Amino acid sequence: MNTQDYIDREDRYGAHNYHPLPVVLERGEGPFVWDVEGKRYFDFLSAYSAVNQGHCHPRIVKALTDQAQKLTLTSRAFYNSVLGEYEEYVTRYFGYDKVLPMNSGAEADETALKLCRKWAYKKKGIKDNNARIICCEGNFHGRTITIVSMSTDPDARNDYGPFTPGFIVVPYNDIPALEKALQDPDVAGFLVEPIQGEAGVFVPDDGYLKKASDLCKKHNVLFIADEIQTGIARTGKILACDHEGVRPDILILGKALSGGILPVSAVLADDDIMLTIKPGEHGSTFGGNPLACKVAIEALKVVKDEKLAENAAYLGKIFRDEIKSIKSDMIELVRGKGLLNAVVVRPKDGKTAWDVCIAMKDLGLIAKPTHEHIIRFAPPLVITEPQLREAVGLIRQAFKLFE
Ligand code: IF1
Repeated sequence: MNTQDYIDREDRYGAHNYHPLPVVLERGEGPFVWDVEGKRYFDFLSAYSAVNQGHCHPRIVKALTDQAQKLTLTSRAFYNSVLGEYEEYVTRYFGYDKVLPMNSGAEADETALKLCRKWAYKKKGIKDNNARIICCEGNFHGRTITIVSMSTDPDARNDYGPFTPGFIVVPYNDIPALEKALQDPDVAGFLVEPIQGEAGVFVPDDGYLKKASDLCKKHNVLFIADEIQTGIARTGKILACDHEGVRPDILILGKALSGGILPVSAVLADDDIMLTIKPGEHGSTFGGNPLACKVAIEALKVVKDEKLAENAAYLGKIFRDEIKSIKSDMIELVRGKGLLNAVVVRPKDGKTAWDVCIAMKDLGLIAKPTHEHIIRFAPPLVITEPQLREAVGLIRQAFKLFE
């Protein structure tokens, strides 16, 4: 079978809920992936920041295979020997009293919304069913119906109504708008991405997160950070909130929490919030399974042992400087933090960001546009400086083709 055969088979038997770049990947190692024709690519998407530790990191794979031969799933109907070890490790790692383990990012966001509402009624004293949660225009927190009820992206929400009530949408990176919305006494939480990934790596003004967090404190509203994409060293710190010294009341993690080996997500909070959920009031079959716990512990250890946050900070600066030096009227601007970056592409002679991505693919680097005209560049954080510079060379060559 060749590339097209694989594509045709997926088209025949799979739902058409994606429009992938025409490349069929078969193997991954570190910052590289290989397609079914044996061609090597720099992976500059990292599965949307789930593969921060690099593809198939040997230490994380070993943690998976060792545990897979002992015990993979007990459900939470019983205790197991690994969950407590993980709970202690991850809560100490991020500095919270407790963790509620889930699987996908959306599940973690849903859990955070439920936790916030529970706290609203049990602790803040908001009248039953009156809790409001503020979210931002351009948000992306997952694909469930309640989460898309917050979305302002027609593609994410059209034809999925009726929607879950109780959300107030404010412009992102707009403190006065947030302050105005916080006047409502029924507001229980503010859910925000420290950098909006899907919106096109929209980095807010310096100080936005700190001001927002301080305003939430002033109004007894929970500051809820969705660090599923920005967390785990991606932006040059362990958490994107660390750039401003902000400690979220509820922290949401996913993706690279497992190094991209299997779905692991988590919600962290202190006791006064977390203990508002009592036994039997929330859960998940796979949440906190021994396999996921061992994988997540090793994935987090790798981040610190290999200084991935420091590497992301150092190489991210080089990446943005190099891209800014490319003379191309298709490059409108480059923005980002650490190794979460994006280039805003100006269409030229009918050529768009998609065409640039196809050209880069042919040169040996894969990335994908978000919102037609923005290309996200997010390689695994294990990429070395020589590799990054080689990759930038390919990006430079690709843009040159359109001159
Ligand atoms: C897709 C992008 C989209 C996320 C944040 C929660 C979730 C995500 C900040 C949900 C997931 C993924 C989902 C994937 C493409 C990608 C994505 F932002 F990364 F580019 F869609 F917007 N919070 N992001 O980024 O986590 O349930 O997927 O584990 O759905 O197409 P999930």
